[in-house]
Amino acid sequence: MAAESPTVWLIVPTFNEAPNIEPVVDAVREKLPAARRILIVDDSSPDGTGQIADRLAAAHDDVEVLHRGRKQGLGPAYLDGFRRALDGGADLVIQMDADFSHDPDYVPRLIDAARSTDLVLGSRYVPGGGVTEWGPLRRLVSRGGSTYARAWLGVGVRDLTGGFKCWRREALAAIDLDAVDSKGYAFQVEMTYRAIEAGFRVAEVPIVFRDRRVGSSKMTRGIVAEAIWRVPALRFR
Ligand SMILES: Nc1nc2c(ncn2[C@@H]2O[C@H](COP(=O)(O)OP(=O)(O)OP(=O)(O)O)[C@@H](O)[C@H]2O)c(=O)[nH]1
Ligand SMILES: [Mg+2]
Repeated sequence: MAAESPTVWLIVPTFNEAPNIEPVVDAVREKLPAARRILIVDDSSPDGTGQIADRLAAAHDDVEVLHRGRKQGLGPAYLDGFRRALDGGADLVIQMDADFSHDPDYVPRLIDAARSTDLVLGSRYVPGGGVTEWGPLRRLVSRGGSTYARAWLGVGVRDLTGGFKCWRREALAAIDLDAVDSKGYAFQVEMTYRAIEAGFRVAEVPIVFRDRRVGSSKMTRGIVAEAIWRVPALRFR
């Protein structure tokens, strides 16, 4: 990685984020260094997110869009985004949701932490981190999910299910992306676990996670169920 100014690619997967995508891109552009690229990966959102993204790409030469044919889950969208970022010469690759749950203000901290580690996790479950607005059920599912995964996988990471991360190129490039087939939260767990297994250093920096500003959740029972069975499967792979 270039010592002074790494090229940072920020990947934002979208499905029906029409009210969010423009404000999110505007907010995060200001937080990124000059050597940056913002990649929106849209799965043919019926609400027109992809067209808004195209308009942003036409207006800003540091924004590009990857259109995918249909909704296939967060995991496959990120994998395509990762391939594109690695091909494009990224030194650092950041993953961020489009709904303001991941506050763009944390981006410089993630980039800074990546100077001394291979994978930085924005973490809700280290001192200084947390969640706001969530009801007791959602808190239980999230925290319980991280504890469950940590116990099965025998790793020390506190927030395994979060999706606000910064990868050094070397760590991402070492993972066989074609072998990853988790779709939802399990995808976040799987990627972090593969990085640990491959011997890369992982650090957690505290984030406060907010409820999405507008729009609707794509979380389904199926996504939770996938995480429940896939996590043990990762261990015994
Ligand atoms: N390209 C693509 N993006 C997706 C897909 N599913 C979710 N996303 C995006 O991934 C990010 C996280 O999804 P969310 O729906 O916010 O999931 P969540 O944070 O668990 O749930 P809420 O914030 O409560 O809605 C958002 O930017 C979504 O638009 C998908 O199948 N394809
Ligand atoms: Mg969200």
